[in-house]
Amino acid sequence: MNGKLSELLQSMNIEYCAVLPYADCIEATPRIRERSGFAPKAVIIYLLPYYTGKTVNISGYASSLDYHILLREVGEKIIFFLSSYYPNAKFRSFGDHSPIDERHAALIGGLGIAGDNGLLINEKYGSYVFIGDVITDIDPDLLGATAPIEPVGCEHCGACRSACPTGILRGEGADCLSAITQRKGELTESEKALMREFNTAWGCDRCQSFCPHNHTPRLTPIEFFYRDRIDLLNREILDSMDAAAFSARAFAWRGRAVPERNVDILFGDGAEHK
Ligand code: B12
Repeated sequence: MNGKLSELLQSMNIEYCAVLPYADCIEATPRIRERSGFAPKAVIIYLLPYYTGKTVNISGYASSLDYHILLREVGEKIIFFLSSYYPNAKFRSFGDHSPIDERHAALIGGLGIAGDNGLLINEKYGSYVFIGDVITDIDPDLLGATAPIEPVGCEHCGACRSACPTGILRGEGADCLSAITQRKGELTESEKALMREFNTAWGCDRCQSFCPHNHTPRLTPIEFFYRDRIDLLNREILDSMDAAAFSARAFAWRGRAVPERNVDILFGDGAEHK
């Protein structure tokens, strides 16, 4: 990768990043590329290691402020920096809703291996990493692009599959527990029972916490993930959040009704929410 770009990323504590020709990536959603209004030639793909300490009833990924805020900031900094060298270049920054398959790009960029739980596993931070990307029409060679590597899979030890609360990783359940907690509407009694059994008000970390690659995860050096953290989600915390505070959370994307429903499932409607 271009040394100056690498320096910029290091200054943001981003250690894992790759530049790839756009043509080597899997274009999952052409519509998003078309909307961006230019023909991308390169992809800058990077990892943000997130919070890996203990939480009570919320997934580590959602216990910090919404990671999309940081992905946006990082994307803007990359774009601002590269624009000073390439003033006519075009850019778009993504995290979650990119035109390319981000996990695949991270994989062929050599940033990790493919876990049987569907997640990218990085050598240092395990699977506790978010993936972000910037697409641009700058020639990939100018950015020091590397040739894609052959994707590598995990050892298929089976730990994530046996730990999966719903069995979807064993090809049994209909949905993963994380998806259940993020689904709108009424949940079935057995879904509610699973949430109580695994004590989750949002997300699920079981397949990750049983993965041997995550046994001794490094702590993220990124300060953002230690700010305004929530380890235990309950009504009191939700009620204390005004609209701005609520929308700065990763559990806001389904609206208030979903996390409220979830804490009521865990603590009982009207019960004391400890
Ligand atoms: C929607 C979504 C969800 C939905 C899942 C819906 C679904 N499709 O099952 C819900 C809300 C349930 C969810 C849960 C989680 N998610 Co999510 N999710 C996404 C999102 C926005 C889109 C995924 C999607 O639906 N893709 C389309 C469908 C068709 O993909 P798919 O079924 O997974 O199959 C694809 C892959 O297998 C893929 N593939 C190709 N190459 C590679 C390479 C590797 C390494 C792997 C593993 C797979 C893979 O091929 C398939 C076709 O594209 C992505 C962001 C993104 N752009 O990927 C984040 C993303 C996958 N999620 C992420 C995270 C952190 C999680 C959770 C761990 C959060 C939690 N603790 O609860 C769980 C993990 C559950 C699990 N074991 O998969 C991270 C994963 C980071 C990583 N290290 O891989 C992502 C990449 C977000 C990000 N920006 O970092 N998620």
